[in-house]
Amino acid sequence: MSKKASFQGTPWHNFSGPNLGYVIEVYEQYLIDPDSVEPDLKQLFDQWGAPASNAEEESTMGQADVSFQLPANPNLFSKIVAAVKLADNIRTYGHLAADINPLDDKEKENRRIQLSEYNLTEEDLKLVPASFISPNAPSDLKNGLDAINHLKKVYTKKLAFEYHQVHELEEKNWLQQQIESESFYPSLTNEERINLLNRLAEVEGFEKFLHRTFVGQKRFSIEGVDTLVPLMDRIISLTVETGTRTVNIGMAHRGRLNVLAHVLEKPYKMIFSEFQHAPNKDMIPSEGSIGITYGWTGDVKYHLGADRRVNRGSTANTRITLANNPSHLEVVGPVVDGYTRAAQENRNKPGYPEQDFASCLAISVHGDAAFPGEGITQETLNMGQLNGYNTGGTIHIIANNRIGFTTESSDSRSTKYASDIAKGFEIPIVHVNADDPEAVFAAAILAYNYRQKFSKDFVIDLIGYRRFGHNEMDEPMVTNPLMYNIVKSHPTVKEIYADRLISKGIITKEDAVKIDNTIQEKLQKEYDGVVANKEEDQDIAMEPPEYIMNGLQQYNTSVETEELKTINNELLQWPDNFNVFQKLSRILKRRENIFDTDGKIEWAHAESLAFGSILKDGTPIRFTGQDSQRGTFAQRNLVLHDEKTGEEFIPLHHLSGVNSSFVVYNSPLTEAAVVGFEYGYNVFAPETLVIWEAQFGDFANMAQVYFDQFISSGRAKWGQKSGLVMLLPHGYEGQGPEHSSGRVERFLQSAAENNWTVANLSTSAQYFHLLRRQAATLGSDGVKPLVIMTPKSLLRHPLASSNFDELTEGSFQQVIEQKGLGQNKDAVERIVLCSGKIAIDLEEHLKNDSDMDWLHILRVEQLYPFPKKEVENILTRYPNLKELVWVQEEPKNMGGWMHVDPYLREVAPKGVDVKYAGRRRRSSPSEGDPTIHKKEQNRIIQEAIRK
Ligand SMILES: Cc1ncc(C[n+]2csc(CCOP(=O)(O)OP(=O)(O)O)c2C)c(N)n1
Repeated sequence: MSKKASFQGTPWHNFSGPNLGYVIEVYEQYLIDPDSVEPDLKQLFDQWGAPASNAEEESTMGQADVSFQLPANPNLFSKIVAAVKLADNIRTYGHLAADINPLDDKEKENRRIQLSEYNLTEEDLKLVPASFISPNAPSDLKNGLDAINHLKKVYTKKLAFEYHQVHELEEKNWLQQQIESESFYPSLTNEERINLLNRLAEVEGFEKFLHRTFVGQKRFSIEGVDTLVPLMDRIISLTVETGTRTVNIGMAHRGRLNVLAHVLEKPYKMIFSEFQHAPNKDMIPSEGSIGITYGWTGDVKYHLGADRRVNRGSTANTRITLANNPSHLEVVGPVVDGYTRAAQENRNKPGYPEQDFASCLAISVHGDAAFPGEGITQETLNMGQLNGYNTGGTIHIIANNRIGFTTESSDSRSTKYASDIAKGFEIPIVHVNADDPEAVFAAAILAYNYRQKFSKDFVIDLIGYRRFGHNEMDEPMVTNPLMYNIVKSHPTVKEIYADRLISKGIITKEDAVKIDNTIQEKLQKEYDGVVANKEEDQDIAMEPPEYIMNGLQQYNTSVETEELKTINNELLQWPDNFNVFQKLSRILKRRENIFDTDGKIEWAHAESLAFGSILKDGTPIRFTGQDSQRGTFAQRNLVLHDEKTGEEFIPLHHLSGVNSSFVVYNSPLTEAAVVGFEYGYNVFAPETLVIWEAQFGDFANMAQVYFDQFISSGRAKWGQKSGLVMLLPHGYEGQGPEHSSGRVERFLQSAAENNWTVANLSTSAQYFHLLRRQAATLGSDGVKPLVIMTPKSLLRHPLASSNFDELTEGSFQQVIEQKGLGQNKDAVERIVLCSGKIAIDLEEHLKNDSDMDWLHILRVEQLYPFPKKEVENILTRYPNLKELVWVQEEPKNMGGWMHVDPYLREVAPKGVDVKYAGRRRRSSPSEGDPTIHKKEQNRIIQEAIRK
């Protein structure tokens, strides 16, 4: 029954790998009892005989032996099936048996790759063609045994691979081909090896020097994962050689000083002076090639970043940035991706920015406990392939010292590897033994090649250990004695590599000692140049610069009538054959004659006009948020969809006279990583108006760490400027505790030193002018983030909609006086102050009252910086004033009250009481029942505007 195993023109053409193995198994069964197999297969076997391998097509290498004939001996089929299974399992599980852990190999699991498990002998394998096992194997492999041994070798050494999670066949085949052909292993010259040893000696020597010189001071030593530095060196030089001009790095504390000193070339002197708390700002290299910005309150040395233009060898003229970051592990990841996206985009043209993946690379260094533990990594990885966030692949390095503080892996993650979370995103992973610097180089090359070819993320799990405690004051023997008994007697990687070079005759023992001595002498010389600090020299006041404390200058944000009309008209144009959904088209076209008919400009309309005019002024815009293209409340519709073809049309891309890009992206359902990303984008593209919108304001607290650690405090800590805009829908409309409050109190609580603007607006014109003011401040020293509590029900409310001339005249008003009130100066006894939607509620209730002379209402549109002078000026007009009443919808412990109370007491004239009208102190922001909400809202209004 056995026939020649040629696949040409046969159905076997469609079978490969495990499928082919399965068919062969069934064929064996068929040989024993033809009727016992599935009828379909039986028919095929009857017609075509034994299944054959299309090995040539299966492989991308084309080395398969297609002339091979399946043996007549049916037992051999089972051997072939077993051999194929074994080969597949070596690829899939070889990493379990690999030599990737420098401290011990007890964890190795060999079972799945042993011949005996498959009932195979070496003799059996010799009968199988090598190409059946590994089509990518070197051509000198004679048979299946050679091929299996080859696979074992490549999959189980100091590099191990996990790539079966990659679904794209082309990528998977490419990875398999690279791995099995070992084409990415560098062949180093002796000189390169000596350079590598020197580098390791610098890395170790620096830590040793710090250890000796600054006894007991925290430095979060790199030792144990020393090869992180040459790994980064290699990735950077590879990418720079192919044209990349910007490299952005995010990393936590571990090894950071070493990376600063060696990868960023931060002068040793500067680092030493930080240990001595000595002033070091004048130590910036004279060529000015290192950019370290300082805030006025500062930060600890292992959170500071640097921005360096390097000029050595192949990395000439490259900008390398290590992002400033807080202690909060992993949160810098999306910030660095935001930097990178910003660096890759050209925003000087209308439409979408042009993006060049090759121009900038992001490297994210992670901790082995933090990578799987902190959810922000998952959020960030999920953005990797999204249109609005893709950066052409971040190279992730897990600086894996197999411990987190005192917690060993078994207590900190549920998976085998620290990298496992990346598998869910189909990211290939290489585990590499950090004690083998040449294997580490190979990992760098594979990662670089993969990113270069597929523009996707890659993970290098650099497995080492931690030589000391979590920091240099911790004694690890107390909590982790078994691990540290091994560490104590384990040689350093520099020692291991030096021995290797000595044994190969590349250097002598004396050479190795000389390398160390030279490095120590250099460090000592640098240290001797650092002058110890005198306590009295320290500026303890830590004042922000004057240009920050002076606040924003006045900006004229009005737009000429004709220009605004043109923008309006152009925003309502789309191609004749473009079919906008009828109902939407009607709604939009209502905007057409609004200027001539004295119509009102609703919120989203004012926003579009602001965007159009900002673009015309030459400022690019990037806007993201959940469902922001349409707008959560169906108000925005900046992206039009053809109802027949699904095509998109963005009128803001087609404005005349615009040379700035515009994007609005629907973000993934993520707050933290998106806010981090937009913050990063904005820091790296300071000329761009970057806006993030929350679906509802309170969801912003999912990103709280970015507000606290970066946006509100980054300038004071690191001198890092930001003009990020955050739109947070807010307002009490009876929708329950979770959709009412944008938690404005959170932003007000951390408001100080002019760190950001917090606004709660009541009209669309105010929104228009505030956006324009923000755009005008970009790039200036006074620039700062802007938090706006944006409306929901007010989006289409006539009282919140503005007239045309309110856009073409005037500017943003920090305080607005209620129209129609406050005219009779002597009669006013109460001034109500409020902010946002409640101002409109109050106005609505004023309608039916004729005698309101005793009352005036001020809308505090800008809550921070509090417009004290403006309010004070208004108050002086009313000689018979008895009380100031702050009215708010939020409970007393939330909203603006706690923030404005002290200001109101300061501005209240003598004898004038300061009172509160609003919900009482509550733990939950609002009532859940809409009826109770109405009653409560009404009570507050009545209390405010009735005598
Ligand atoms: C969000 C957050 N939680 C807790 C900490 C405190 N902390 C600092 S380092 C550390 C252990 C980190 O372990 P790992 O990620 O493995 O990095 P390693 O220090 O071992 O390099 C912990 C828990 C922190 N910095 N950030």
